[in-house]
Amino acid sequence: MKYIFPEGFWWGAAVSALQVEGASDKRGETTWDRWFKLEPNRFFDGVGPKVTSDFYNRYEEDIELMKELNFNSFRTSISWARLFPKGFGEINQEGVDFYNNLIDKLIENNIEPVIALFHFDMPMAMMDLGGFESREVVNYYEEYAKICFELFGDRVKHWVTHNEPIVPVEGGYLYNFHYPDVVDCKRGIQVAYNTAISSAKVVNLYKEMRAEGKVREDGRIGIVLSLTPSYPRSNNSADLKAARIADLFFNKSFLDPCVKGAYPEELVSILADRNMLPVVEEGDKNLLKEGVVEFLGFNYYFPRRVKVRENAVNAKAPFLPEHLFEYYDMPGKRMNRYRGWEIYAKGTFDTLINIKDNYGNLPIFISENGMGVEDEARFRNKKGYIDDDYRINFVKEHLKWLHKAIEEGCNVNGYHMWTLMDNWSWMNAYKNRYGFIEVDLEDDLKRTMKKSGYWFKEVAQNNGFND
Ligand code: BGP
Repeated sequence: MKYIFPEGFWWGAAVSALQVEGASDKRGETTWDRWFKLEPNRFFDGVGPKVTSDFYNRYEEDIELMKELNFNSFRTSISWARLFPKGFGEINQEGVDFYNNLIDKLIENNIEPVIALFHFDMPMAMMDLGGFESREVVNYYEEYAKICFELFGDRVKHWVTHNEPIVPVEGGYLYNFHYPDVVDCKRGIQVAYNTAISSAKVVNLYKEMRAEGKVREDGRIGIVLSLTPSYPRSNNSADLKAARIADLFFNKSFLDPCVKGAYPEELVSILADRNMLPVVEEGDKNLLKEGVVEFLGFNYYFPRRVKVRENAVNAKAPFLPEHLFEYYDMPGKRMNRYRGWEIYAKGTFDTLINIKDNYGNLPIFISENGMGVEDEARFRNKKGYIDDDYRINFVKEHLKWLHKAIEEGCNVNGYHMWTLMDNWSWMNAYKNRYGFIEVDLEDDLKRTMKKSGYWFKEVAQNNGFND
């Protein structure tokens, strides 16, 4: 069968500043640098974000590779700490030059830049003020965004306020995989709330600047969310409720304020019952209402399988959302045995239909999807490149469901793979490889296209594939 995608469909990949740029001596300290300094052993192989893929120095070579892959779009983020080493104040001109050159080079090669303002890399000076737990930092973030729009808004058409804002909340305040590495749901809720407020502020600012002709007239602003469809074990009302609660905490907590401009009442009442509502300021409601995004990036890796809670929770344990439900280890679920995440491609379709039916069918694209593989060098073939048929099958399967969603009327306009090239991934460092391009840590970060890259290049050229 032929799977051909709409004209102008985005084919590309996403990366993030901290994960690829390196050149850490040419930017301010981030939470990741500090955390690595404090606890290097918690990072896979004891590797920190100092060099990563050295994109800062090799972006021209990497854009050549993107061209070879027939990309027509590419997402990266701006490192706040590279523009403002302390989060505000004096600007680092070298950083400005880097992003100017990068953006120009992408456009010169007909690759549409999609630019995120924040992808997990909080400047340490801002974290010292409380990170997004503090409204002061929200204001500094808005100032930083304004400068980005002024500097690059004449060329960049697609802006993203945050990448996966739920993840720093989960990582930093619930499950110990981001700094500040605490378990405190109430604080996490404040961070989540302030992050949504920061997004709304920046969306409003962008809309104002556009109305004043200060950025491109055809520019758009959106957000990238990691959405994990929540499937109940059964249709029993208790299981259905459990799945709904997981959905409220992990999806609707950002989807609703950012796309609908208001929080779901059920989530508010669950939090109110536990005395966990965040501190709000006057005018916030209106801010959220007006600050809705114009497009959505949807990162998809795996679904959530949920059932009613059957095992009692230790009464002394600090509250976590899953005290209200339980994860369900569904027999027979398909696993990515190289990374430990479930593979369930239909999750893309179900989520896209949900967005169409319940969120006004706003423009949406797959902003990350991919298959992490541990120790991938073992799949290198005699010709010297990684033979990753598993990844080709993975992408193909997801693209088929995407195609079906488009047939059903979903407003899907692109597919970005996670990721362009193997990169440093937070605590996992270089453990899981995701790229179309291998980065050889043993050989001066040499780039080599994987088999999936050769495959994708055809798909992008033909705007689809036959299968
Ligand atoms: C997403 C993040 C990416 C990337 C990816 C893979 O949540 O947006 O930044 O890290 O996950 O994650 P990992 O390397 O942990 O498998």
